[in-house]
Amino acid sequence: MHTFVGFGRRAHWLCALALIAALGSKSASAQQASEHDHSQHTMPAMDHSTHQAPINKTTKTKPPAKQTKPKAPHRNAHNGAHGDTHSAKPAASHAGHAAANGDHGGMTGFLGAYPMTREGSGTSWVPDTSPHEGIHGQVGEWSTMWHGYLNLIYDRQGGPRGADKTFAAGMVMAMAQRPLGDGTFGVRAMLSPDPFMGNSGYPLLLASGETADGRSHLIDRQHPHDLFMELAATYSHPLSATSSVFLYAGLPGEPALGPPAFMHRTSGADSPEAPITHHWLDSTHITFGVVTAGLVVDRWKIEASAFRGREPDQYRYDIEAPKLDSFSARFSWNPIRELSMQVSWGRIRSPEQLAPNIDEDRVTASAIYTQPFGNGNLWSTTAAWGRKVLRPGETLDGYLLESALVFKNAVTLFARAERVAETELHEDVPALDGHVLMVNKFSVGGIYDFYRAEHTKIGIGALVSKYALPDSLKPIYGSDPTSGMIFARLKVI
Ligand SMILES: [Cu+2]
Repeated sequence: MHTFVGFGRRAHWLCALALIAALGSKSASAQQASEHDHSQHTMPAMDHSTHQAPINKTTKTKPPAKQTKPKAPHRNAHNGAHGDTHSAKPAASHAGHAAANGDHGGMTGFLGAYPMTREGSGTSWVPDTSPHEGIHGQVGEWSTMWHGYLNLIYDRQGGPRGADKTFAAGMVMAMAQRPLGDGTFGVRAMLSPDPFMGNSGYPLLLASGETADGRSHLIDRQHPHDLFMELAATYSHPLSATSSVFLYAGLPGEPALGPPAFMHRTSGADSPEAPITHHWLDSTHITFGVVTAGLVVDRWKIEASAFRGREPDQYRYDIEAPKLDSFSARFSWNPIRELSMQVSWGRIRSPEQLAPNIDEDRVTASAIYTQPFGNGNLWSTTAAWGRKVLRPGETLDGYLLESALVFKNAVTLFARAERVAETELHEDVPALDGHVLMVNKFSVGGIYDFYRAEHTKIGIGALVSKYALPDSLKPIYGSDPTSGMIFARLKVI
């Protein structure tokens, strides 16, 4: 495996440290921009339509003007409502405040006139109560925002199939939007340091999918993400105060398929490991070539994508050739501020480089519930089901339940339970080849942030994983393997 590793251990730690240093200094210099944001409520270029969106609960604090429907769709709505909003909730925490009032960084949704906090990865939705994260700025007509995290991880996976490794993983995401015509034009970039960990990724029992070298499957390892995880542009055009049509194009980007990618869900973002259901639910989050068109009506969204079915190859630093040979459609609904649900379907052409004659139909359904409580704390849970129908081949289900408790002041707790119908894990064991076996994993962990500033937190964490395996797999995985990670995290929020 080590022959695939392009960077030695020393080199990747140096890269990681350089990234931390870069993040830290940017964070400090961006602090001013951010403070500026919080007070620039009279800036005419800013779009405060979110403050009048129908989900806005401030109407109950404003009995005379019963604005259950905004009068103007876009950019005309900047008026006294904003000030009232602030005085009505003087003690609100940053997260709670943002969740209740939309967003005071000058950004409304990229895809419609709703709070920015509703937008997850790609064109996916999360609950409106999701945390308001990122460092905001304003450059001319452009509203900008960036955030990111970096984990330095020591990973030890137990049993005969286990291994250990020290590596860095994370992402940096930057986005900007500006008015264009009647609508909103946006650009986004998301980068990952994962390629520095080497082509074979990191040990993760029961994970499968993609390849390290173009010859062998990655089994019991999580593939590294590509350096460029998203380079995308969006345009949305309002149809009314609460409805819009939008276009999204990415190279790479994320098609309208599955729940938001795990690192963009509040319930999953704090765990340093990828879910083993990744290839049942959200593995298409890095797709080289995506075009999506959609319609937003109030709290509903319907969208369809054409995209390249093939997973990224083992060369993690490049931009691969786009192709639109696969299709998906997704229906999303945020019935209340705390809840976001979706169902989606995709027909994926030849996703796996090593099984080019197999296509895949994928069906997913998921719900995310995010409840703020106390002074800026959050509890978020995601339940998801994904079905892979291999054509030709088996029909394989995966289930995920994950939850995180994020206490504002220092502690994050997270847990994830998964159940997956697997054929790949044991394809090298002749007696088991072709069998569909149900495997289960449960992880629980926490992070203690010993340093916390307005936009930065630095902490240490640990997690432990246990498994429930069928008897037939115990000879190869051991009767009761236990795995764990310890890690340090820098998060820019
Ligand atoms: Cu991924």
